[in-house]
Amino acid sequence: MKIGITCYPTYGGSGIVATELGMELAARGHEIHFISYANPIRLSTESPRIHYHEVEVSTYPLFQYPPYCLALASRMAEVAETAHLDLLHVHYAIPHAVSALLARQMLGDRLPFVTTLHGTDITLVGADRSYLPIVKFSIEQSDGVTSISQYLKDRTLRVFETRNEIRVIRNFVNCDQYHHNPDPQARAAYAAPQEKILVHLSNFRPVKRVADAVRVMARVRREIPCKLLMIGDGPDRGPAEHLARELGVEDDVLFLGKQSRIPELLAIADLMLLPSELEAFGLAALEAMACGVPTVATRAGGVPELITDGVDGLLAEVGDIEAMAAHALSLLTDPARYLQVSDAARHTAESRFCTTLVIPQYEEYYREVCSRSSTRRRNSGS
Ligand code: GMT
Repeated sequence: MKIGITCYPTYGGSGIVATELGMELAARGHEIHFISYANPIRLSTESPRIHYHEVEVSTYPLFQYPPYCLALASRMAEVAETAHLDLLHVHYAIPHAVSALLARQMLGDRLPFVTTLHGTDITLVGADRSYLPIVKFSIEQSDGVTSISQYLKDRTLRVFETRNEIRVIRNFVNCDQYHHNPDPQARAAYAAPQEKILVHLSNFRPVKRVADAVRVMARVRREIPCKLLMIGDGPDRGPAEHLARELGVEDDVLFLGKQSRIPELLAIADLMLLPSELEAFGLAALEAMACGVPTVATRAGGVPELITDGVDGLLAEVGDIEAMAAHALSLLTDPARYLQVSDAARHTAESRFCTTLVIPQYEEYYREVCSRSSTRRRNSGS
């Protein structure tokens, strides 16, 4: 198939899922056209089946807010025509689903589009009164809608009071790329042999509660020597750095910023911390689990669909620093239990969320959507 993909190209789960999906589809023989304002960060354009089309947003003194949504719609329609796209797949409803809707109309309904809901497009932004009506409309007008967890599907149906059919296709991980590989040399760059390595990976937005990761580490460090690798960047990085100084752990909390070698960094960690307020799925935890790194996370949103408490990770209530620290210590001080949970985490990633299992679900869904859309067009005589 020839598939157009639009996503946010910067750091963040939705863009990563979209990019990895495009690369996996290309590896399976599909022709993929990314349409966005910048090259997606994890995109490797080595495959001749991957194309990238930049969206240029012209500014004009009259435009206080340059209309990206319109420039994107024009580019989508243009690429769909020249590349003969079968389908457009947009990730994150705002504003991508609206642009896709316009592009479809521009092409006389010849371009079906699928919208994938990722989380904050529904839980935060989509439920904002100023966006809700247009997000609801664009979701209802989509030819197909997928959500990355059952939790997000239920929440979408509730928030938007819609009867949309939503297919749950969960986040996935490439289990060949993400695997247990604790390179001692790479490890030595961050920690002494006797120190445990905790890791947190996110966009450092308030919903991630990064300060809780620092607090949990400080609590754990009272009992055992450890380092915390903070991977990513965002508005809460400064406050987290300040907190690390306040708690006297600034030498052991290493803020690495945005990194491209995520599999290598996760592979040297002993434990992932995901203390989010809300998480529609928790891709960072899945990536860690594939590396055999257990996660201590909050029982929030779709996380329990990924982590089975006490089996392949441990869960606590949002904000419960003591419980998260106790969970972390219970694993890090008990090698036998650690090994059991680490093995189970890898097993969960491999047996339920591996690309080889999830990508075919998208392919199947694309076929269904395209066939439904062409039947509809035939019946309406267009
Ligand atoms: O939270 C992020 O990292 C960004 C956000 C996004 O939309 O880019 O992530 C959401 O999508 C990820 C991929 O589908 C999910 O794994 C995350 O759980 C989800 N984040 C939230 O719901 C807060």
